[in-house]
Amino acid sequence: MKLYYFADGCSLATHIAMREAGMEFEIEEVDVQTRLTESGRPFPEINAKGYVPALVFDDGSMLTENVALLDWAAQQSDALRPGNGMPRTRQIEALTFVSTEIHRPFLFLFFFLGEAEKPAVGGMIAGRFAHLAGRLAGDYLLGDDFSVADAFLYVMLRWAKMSKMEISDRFIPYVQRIEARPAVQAALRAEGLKTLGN
Ligand SMILES: N[C@@H](CCC(=O)N[C@@H](CS)C(=O)NCC(=O)O)C(=O)O
Repeated sequence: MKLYYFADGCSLATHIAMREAGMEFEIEEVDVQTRLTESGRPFPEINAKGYVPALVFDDGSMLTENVALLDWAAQQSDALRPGNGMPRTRQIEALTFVSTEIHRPFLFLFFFLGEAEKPAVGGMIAGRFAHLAGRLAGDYLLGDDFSVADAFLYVMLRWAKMSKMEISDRFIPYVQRIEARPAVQAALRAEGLKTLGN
């Protein structure tokens, strides 16, 4: 199977989750500007939605949407799989929050809003991070164990740093913990990225 990604894009969350799950897979970068894959194919021919992450399975079928991909990746590994029932629902709750309340507004902040609108939306995203910082109870977002929700939140914390957003110091040890994970380091290396180094 092959994962299509933009370096440091939201697809990094799926990339990390798949490495955490110990899967064997290929990756191919999509050029943000030209929308061509590394092998020169127009990406919309592969994913008509035009965006990453897109995972093409060996039988040619494709799975898209980070929340779905992260839930799928979590099902593939004993280490990542939440318990049935409420634990899985709590994970979907966290993934949906990161996706709709942080990831999506960030895209508007970066690409669609005028200067006058940016402070309000930036403040709203910072408020979402503050909410999560206040709820960090264990080492990770959902408790003592790493989950795919941490993969997504970590990528959003990278975006926060990139956009010089003020966020809680409570995320400093959290990011250090995530960046100490071999699967995270391997995903960063494969995408040519550095750790945040907090
Ligand atoms: N609904 C999708 C959105 C994914 C998305 O926004 N991907 C961005 C990169 S972070 C992208 O590929 N944008 C290119 C575009 O929309 O044309 C998901 O949650 O997976």
